[in-house]
Amino acid sequence: MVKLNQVLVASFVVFSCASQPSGSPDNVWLDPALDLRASSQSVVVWFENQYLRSGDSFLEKTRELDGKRRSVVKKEVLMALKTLSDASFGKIEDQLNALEKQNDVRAVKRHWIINGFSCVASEEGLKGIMELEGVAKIFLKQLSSNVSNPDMGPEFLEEIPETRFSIEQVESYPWNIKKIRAPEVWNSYKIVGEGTLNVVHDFGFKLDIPPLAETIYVNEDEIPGNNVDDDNNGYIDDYHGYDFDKETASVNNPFIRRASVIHGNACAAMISGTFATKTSQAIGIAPGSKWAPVISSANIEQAVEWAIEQGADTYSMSFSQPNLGEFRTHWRKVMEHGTLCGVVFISGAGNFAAGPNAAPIPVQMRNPEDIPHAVLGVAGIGEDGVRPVFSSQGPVEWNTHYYKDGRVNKPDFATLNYRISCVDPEGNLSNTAGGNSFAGPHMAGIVSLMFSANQELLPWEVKEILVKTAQDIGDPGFDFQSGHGFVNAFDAVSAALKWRK
Ligand SMILES: [Ca+2]
Ligand SMILES: [Ca+2]
Ligand SMILES: [Ca+2]
Repeated sequence: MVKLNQVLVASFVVFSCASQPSGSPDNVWLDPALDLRASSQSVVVWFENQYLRSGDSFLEKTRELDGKRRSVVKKEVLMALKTLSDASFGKIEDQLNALEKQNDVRAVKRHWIINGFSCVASEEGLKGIMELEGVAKIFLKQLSSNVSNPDMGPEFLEEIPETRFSIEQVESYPWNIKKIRAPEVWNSYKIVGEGTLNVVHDFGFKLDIPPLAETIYVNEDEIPGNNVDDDNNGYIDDYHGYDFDKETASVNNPFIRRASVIHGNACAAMISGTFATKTSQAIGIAPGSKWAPVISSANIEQAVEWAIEQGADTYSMSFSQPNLGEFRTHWRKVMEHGTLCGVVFISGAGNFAAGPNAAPIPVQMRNPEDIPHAVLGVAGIGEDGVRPVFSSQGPVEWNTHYYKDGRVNKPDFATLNYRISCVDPEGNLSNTAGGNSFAGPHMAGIVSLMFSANQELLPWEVKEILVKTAQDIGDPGFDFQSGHGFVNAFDAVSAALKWRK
């Protein structure tokens, strides 16, 4: 058994905590992890004007938007975010260009998912940024790990094979698909996830395996392989997905490859996989949905913006980042704004309750699964209904300069995480693996079916339905091992169908 979620953690750099820098202008908040004398460091800059104006305004905003259609809310929020970005950036563009010309600032990436930008700044550059009109906060940003890209298959598929999946042809499925009650949804409602897009944020994919090639997303406005950004969205050849770290459409990356399981493929197949290669064995929860691969260690803003613009319904993150310090604030804001754009963000609870990487509560659950409201943190159980000892437990603690919730109840839910059958690089269902890396994709598959049943549900309505339909397990009521309980696709989709919209 491999615990893949643990492996993923190794790819992240842990922040060193420097002391609070002195001499900063009073009106700009500086991340204590910044080194004011560093010759070069990656930073994220926030302007004062953010769509959500204070640390606790997310829930307020969801109440304000309650009852509206998701498509309408997405359009409104997206426009508001971009308008804010245009206004703030317009005021500083010339000065920022000047800093770039002096080489004090480089690699500027403008964002709208939060109102701000990322860049690499020198000591002088940092001072210059602090002088810019409207700048309110500067965070230290993680640098991505640099992994080479051996040939793991084609960058894009010349032809998308027709799906072999049909409900009538299903001969069998692994125990987890049955226990999560996906086949009952297919058979009772004829819903298999059609019309939904699930973005899988991971580290390694191989695109040309049958159960995933059949359901891979295609960006129709982009011509693949011509080295031109045909749809003018800033990304060349982003036909299926994108690697935002290396700025390439190739998402082939074997970095997380253990026991013949490619982590990204395994996760994607649990959501959108059709039949295992040359079989009628159903392997995905929402085999009629689409999936798109993204890779990003240091550019979550771009990855989420891309997902929203491509029409993502779910965004699955099977990784855990420890010790982010104040940078947790930034991640949370990205997820909150992204949720208001209609996306359900999901992350496995992590595997840090036992073993050599065990961590104490309240840091067993890490970023992003520790984000309240805007990320569903998902733990799990095995076939026998028992929670494996590695599964991270809540609660978590939020006491950053911006978010002061104190103790936050986590995880949110439980799905399945132990001895899960995974696809191998040929698309056969072979190895079993454990870890909350797989609890998240089970949830993403369920949410995909829910949106397929009722596409105008708001993300927080999806969560409300999941809370209502989850089966209480473990200690009575909410508990820190399984959250609101074990969710299943059939009850969740049945409730989604009844939800008036
Ligand atoms: Ca493009
Ligand atoms: Ca192109
Ligand atoms: Ca319980």
